[in-house]
Amino acid sequence: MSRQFQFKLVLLGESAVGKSSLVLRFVKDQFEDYRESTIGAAFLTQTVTLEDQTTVKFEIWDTAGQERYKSLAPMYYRNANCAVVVYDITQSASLEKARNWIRELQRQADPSIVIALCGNKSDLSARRQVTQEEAQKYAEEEGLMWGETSAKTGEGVSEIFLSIAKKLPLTVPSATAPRGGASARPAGQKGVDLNRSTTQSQDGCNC
Ligand SMILES: Nc1nc2c(ncn2[C@@H]2O[C@H](COP(=O)(O)OP(=O)(O)OP(=O)(O)O)[C@@H](O)[C@H]2O)c(=O)[nH]1
Ligand SMILES: [Mg+2]
Repeated sequence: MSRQFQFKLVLLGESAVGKSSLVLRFVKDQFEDYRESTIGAAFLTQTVTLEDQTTVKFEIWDTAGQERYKSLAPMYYRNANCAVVVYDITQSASLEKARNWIRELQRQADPSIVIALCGNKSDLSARRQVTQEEAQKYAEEEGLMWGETSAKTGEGVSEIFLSIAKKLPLTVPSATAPRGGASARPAGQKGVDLNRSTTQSQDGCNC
């Protein structure tokens, strides 16, 4: 019998690291060379199927990385089951920003949150400023998942979301799953209704 789960995922990271591009690749398998910076946040969904026919629906909040939106972030990570914190491998300052987000999540998000650190723009490795070793070592020390991606070529993108799906606790039976909070919820139940001060509607994208 197939089982369905629904999880809330938040993307965090400095502006222009490629958060929206990663989501666009994951949800629509598309890429745009010139993307508008996100205003507020965007909401999209995508479902992945695991080998045992379990399906995991991600409710994705793609936050805006510009400093002026920073205060909105807690609204999106507060009830998140998982977070993808993105940096740009060609900008070492973006890894510093990612570390700050991780510290904030460790202090303020649900303690059970699954965090993945994601080094994007792996297609630009000729301009690399962040080594794989440095990022991986930091991720190991903090107990985070880690991977490199290219939203441009698609490399590593579905893998990172699939690894998260596999790491999430798929143990709550659908019929008795609690509502809200950071627990797994069965598909079909409505989640916490976040303030809709976003530019996007459900299943939309900011393209
Ligand atoms: N070469 C390359 N460019 C990328 C990649 N991912 C994103 N970009 C480019 O980087 C720029 C910024 O991408 P966005 O996805 O808008 O970045 P963002 O993190 O959502 O930025 P904010 O919405 O401002 O927080 C765009 O011009 C993208 O085309 C990638 O993997 N490789
Ligand atoms: Mg964006």
